[in-house]
Amino acid sequence: MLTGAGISAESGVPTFRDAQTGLWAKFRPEDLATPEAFNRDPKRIWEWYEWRRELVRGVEPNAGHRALVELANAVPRLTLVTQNVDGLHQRTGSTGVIEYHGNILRDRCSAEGTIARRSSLSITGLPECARCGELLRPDVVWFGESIPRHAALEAGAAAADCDVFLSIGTASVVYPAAGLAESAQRSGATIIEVNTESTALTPLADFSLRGPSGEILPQLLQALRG
Ligand code: BJW
Repeated sequence: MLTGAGISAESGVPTFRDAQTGLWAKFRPEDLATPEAFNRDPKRIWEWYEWRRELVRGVEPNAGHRALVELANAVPRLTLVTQNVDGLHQRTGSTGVIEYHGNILRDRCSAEGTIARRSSLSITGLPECARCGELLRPDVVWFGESIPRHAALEAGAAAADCDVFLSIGTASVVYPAAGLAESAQRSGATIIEVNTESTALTPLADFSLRGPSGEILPQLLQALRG
């Protein structure tokens, strides 16, 4: 199963590409979500991420997140891969969540690449690594960067070995995440999409369930339980 920004939309977390409300309705992704943008203007990038961190800390999981916790208990094996960096699946109680694009609430040292503690003494006014003094950055995956190795391996293996692939609330345009459904389909899995709109995956999907995931997922769970 792969989730995207749409599953957190009903919690009040803006999606990326929705025309009016999406995070990139106002910004260009290459201006904010790239290592080049961070190197050019770390203060600006940090302001954007601090704003989003506050937003994420202030929201609550929704019925879609909760249905997936119950779904995991209702089926023999479920692997939850999320592109979301908001940690809402984990806060709801989902376990073993594979964070494909990292987590916005963690800091990583931009020099050492390790998850880091902030130094209390900052020369630049920006968060710095307590160990080496270099700038910290959010522990997320920007365009042009690799997916964390363990996440890529585990998600790739699960996708190639599943019977059913659920794609929930993602536009399915960002790779390699979007390739997971394609891999599952090549291996003979049934592809089910849950989304308010049609997406790049829709032509491949065996079933497209149209509507908000906070409504569709509880219904799906109920149907499964008979
Ligand atoms: C609802 C709903 C409701 C609303 N209910 N539904 C192959 C082909 C083409 C390009 C590439 C390729 N391979 C790689 C690339 C380049 C690039 C890429 O994919 N670009 C495309 C845009 C063309 N990929 C990369 O750069 C990746 N890295 C990489 O490939 O590295 C290779 C490498 C190799 C060797 C050395 C080094 C590198 C990295 C991609 C990282 C993406 N990062 C971001 C930002 C994370 C940090 C942050 O949050 O700030 O991840 S971008 C952004 O997009 C974020 C998301 O996780 C990701 C996906 O977005 P998502 O979830 O699909 O959201 P939306 O907004 O697009 O869609 C929301 C959906 O929900 C919509 O469909 C709505 O309809 C729906 N919805 N409400 C249900 N209530």
